[in-house]
Amino acid sequence: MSQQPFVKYQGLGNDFILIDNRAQTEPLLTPEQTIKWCDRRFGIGADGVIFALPGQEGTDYTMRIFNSDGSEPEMCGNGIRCMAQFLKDLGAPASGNGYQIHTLAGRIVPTFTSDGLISVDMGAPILGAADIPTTLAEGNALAIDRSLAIGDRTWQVTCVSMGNPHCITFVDDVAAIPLEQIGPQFEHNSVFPERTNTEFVQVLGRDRLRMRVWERGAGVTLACGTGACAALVAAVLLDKADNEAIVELPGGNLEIRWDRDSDRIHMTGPAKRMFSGISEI
Ligand code: ZDP
Repeated sequence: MSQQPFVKYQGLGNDFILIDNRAQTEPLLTPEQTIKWCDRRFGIGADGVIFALPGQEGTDYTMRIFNSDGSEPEMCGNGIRCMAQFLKDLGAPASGNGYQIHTLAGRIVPTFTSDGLISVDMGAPILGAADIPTTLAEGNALAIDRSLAIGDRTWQVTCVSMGNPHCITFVDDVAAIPLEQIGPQFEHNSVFPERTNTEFVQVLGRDRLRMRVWERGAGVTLACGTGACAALVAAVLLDKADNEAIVELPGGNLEIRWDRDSDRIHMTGPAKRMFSGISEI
C-alpha cells in the first residue's frame, strides 16, 4: 500500500495504532490490512487500529476501531482515552475540556484531568439480555449469576454491555485461570450471538477488584476499559462492591465509578503516546 503515517499509543498496555482520518469519512485501512498491521512479528503490532474520523450527529469526532482480528467492536474504553490524547497531540480543536466523540455505542465524552489522566463518561450500562446480547436469560431479563458450562466446570456468570458485550465471572484467584485455554470457549459460545469479551474478577474489597480479560477479537490483553466498567457493574449488582472502585488489571489500575443518579459510568486512567512512523505494509 502507499505510505501511511500512524502513531502508536497504549493505555495500561492495551495498545493501538492511531490514524488521522479526519479528512475522510471512511477508515483508511480495510479489516484485512488491520490484521497485517496488528501482527506483532510481521507487522507493527497492536491490539487494534483506531481511526479518528470527522464528527457525526453533533459530535467533534468519530471513533471507529478494528480489533486485531479485523472485526469491528462498538466501543473501546482504553482506545477512547488513546483517541482523546491523539486528538490533543494533533492540536485538534475541542468543544470544551475534552472531546465529544461519536462511536457505534453512542456519544462518549473524554476529558483531561489536572493530573494528566483522562476521565471518560462511558454512558449507561446495558443490562437486558437481548440487548447485550446473550441468551442466558429470557428476552430482555437481566442475565445475573447464570450457570454456564465451559471446560470441565460450571461458571456463574453475569452479562453486561458497555456498548460491547461482556461476560463477567467472579473467581477466588484470577492468577489460576487458564485464559488462553478457556477464553476462546467463552468468546465463541452459542449463548453469545455476537461473541463476547470475558472478564475473570477477584474481589479484593468493596472498593478494589482484580481482573484478567480475554477480549473478543483480540485474545489476552493487558487491560480492557469497557471490561473494567462492566466488572464493576456486575460486582455492584451482586453486592460485592460499592459504586466506586479501583480495578487492577495486568497493565495497571483504572478508577471506575457508577453514578447511580445519572446511571452513567465514569472511567479514569492513562493514555500514552509511544512512537510515530510510516507504514510500508
Ligand atoms: O468488544 C470488543 O470486541 C473488544 N475487543 C473491543 C476492545 C475493548 C477494549 N479492550 C477496551 O478497553 O474497552 C479496547
